[in-house]
Amino acid sequence: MTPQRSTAEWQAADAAHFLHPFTDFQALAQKGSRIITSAHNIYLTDSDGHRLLDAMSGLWCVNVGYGQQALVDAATRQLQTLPFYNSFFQTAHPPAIALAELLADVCAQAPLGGGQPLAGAGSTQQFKHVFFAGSGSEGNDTVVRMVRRYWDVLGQPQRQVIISRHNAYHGSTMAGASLGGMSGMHAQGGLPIPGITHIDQPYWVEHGFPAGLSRDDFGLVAARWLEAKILAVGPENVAAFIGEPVQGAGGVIIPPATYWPEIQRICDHYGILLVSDEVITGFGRTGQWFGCQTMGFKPDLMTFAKGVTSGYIPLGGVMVGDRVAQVLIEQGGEFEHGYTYSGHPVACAVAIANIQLIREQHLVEQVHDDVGPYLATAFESLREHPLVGDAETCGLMGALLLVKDKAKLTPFDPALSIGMVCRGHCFANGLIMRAVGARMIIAPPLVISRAQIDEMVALIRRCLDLTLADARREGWL
Ligand code: PXG
Repeated sequence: MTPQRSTAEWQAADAAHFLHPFTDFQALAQKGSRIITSAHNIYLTDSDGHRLLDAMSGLWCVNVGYGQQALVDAATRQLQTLPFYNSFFQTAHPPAIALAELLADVCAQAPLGGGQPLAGAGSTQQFKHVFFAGSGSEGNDTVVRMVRRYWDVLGQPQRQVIISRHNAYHGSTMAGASLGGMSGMHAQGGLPIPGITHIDQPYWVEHGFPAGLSRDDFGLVAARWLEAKILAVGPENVAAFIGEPVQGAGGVIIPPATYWPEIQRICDHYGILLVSDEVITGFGRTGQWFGCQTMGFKPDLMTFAKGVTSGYIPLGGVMVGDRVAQVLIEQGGEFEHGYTYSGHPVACAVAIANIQLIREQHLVEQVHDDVGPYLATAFESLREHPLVGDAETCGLMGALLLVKDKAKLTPFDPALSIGMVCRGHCFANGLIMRAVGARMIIAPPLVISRAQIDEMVALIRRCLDLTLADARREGWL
């Protein structure tokens, strides 16, 4: 049982012992953490009793919202029946088998609401197999091992290079952080590991609104950076390309509609494996089961985590399409890779309950047909705000770009940290919204209602007004 303590007591113990991820330890110790003590639906409660609307779904993961008893019951039953067993030495257990089967069924049923059927490399391949891991990072480590092994088995061991993108996020293990394109991460710990290279992200704003290019034209230009990189590396050396259908941690970068189909064409042309990192975009976030359906491409492998259990318990993995699965199964021999918690029974039981809940409550369809479009309209209305230079959504992911001059989209001086100023107002006003540079981003639980979107947008508007008042007072405009 966790003891009852005051906020100050929690903060002191936190500062004394707990090294937080992606944190300046000393700075946090001086400031003190915000202590979250409970949650229900889309709301958190902190140790001072304040209520916060969680527009980030924890960390992009609590898709079904907090307090879903079906997930609690599934975990409890499984803890009582079989809390752990491994799947290494020719053993298996019902929850992992049943989840593998269910995930294959989800992929088979995936074309929803006009989405693209899931299949790879222009073929009719399906996703019938899964490799389980404990997290998204471990899933992406598995991807690196698996795509290189695939080419080894096919007698092309020189195909080692994996191409990714600057400002991508693929996790924080050595392979995950190497695949990712976060310069701050690469600056620590001798990254990236060999054989990983990056192209620019398809972020229109970063490329200075190229004169004469529509967004769709820009999408094609950005996709062809992949072709240029493949030719520079030598197509015979390239194993795979990996990307998030919509970049999450990078600031909700929604590529133009032309981007992913062109990436697909290029990968098909050179026979390169295409990997969709669905850790954020999977399980309904974009209004389809997987982001690749929304973006119109057909990967060979899909990394998943987060939404598969709605974050109630850690689970990740890789959905393996027939192209790769057949080679590894029929010709690969032993695949020398796995984790103690690959297919953890409690995590798998929770995932099954979570997916059943998403299906029963039609959450994916709801995002696609109702709350997604409703959020899009609400974000469109925020464009009128003097600070907002751009407002975009994809399903239940959204971003507002804060600018100094709306007409010219002049950025604020990064040293002013305008996003952090706005985020501070959000916290103080009961709203969890992330700042990535000058992009204010949200990804609320899929169970959010229209009325709750109204509540969230009213809070966002208030925080934008407060940020504007600060900017005017400080003479930043
Ligand atoms: N791929 C993607 C696309 C992710 O967003 C991972 C892999 C790694 O998953 P794990 O479970 O190993 O963390 C992620 C994780 C942020 C933030 O600041 C985003 C993530 C993690 C931590 C912070 O937005 N995404």
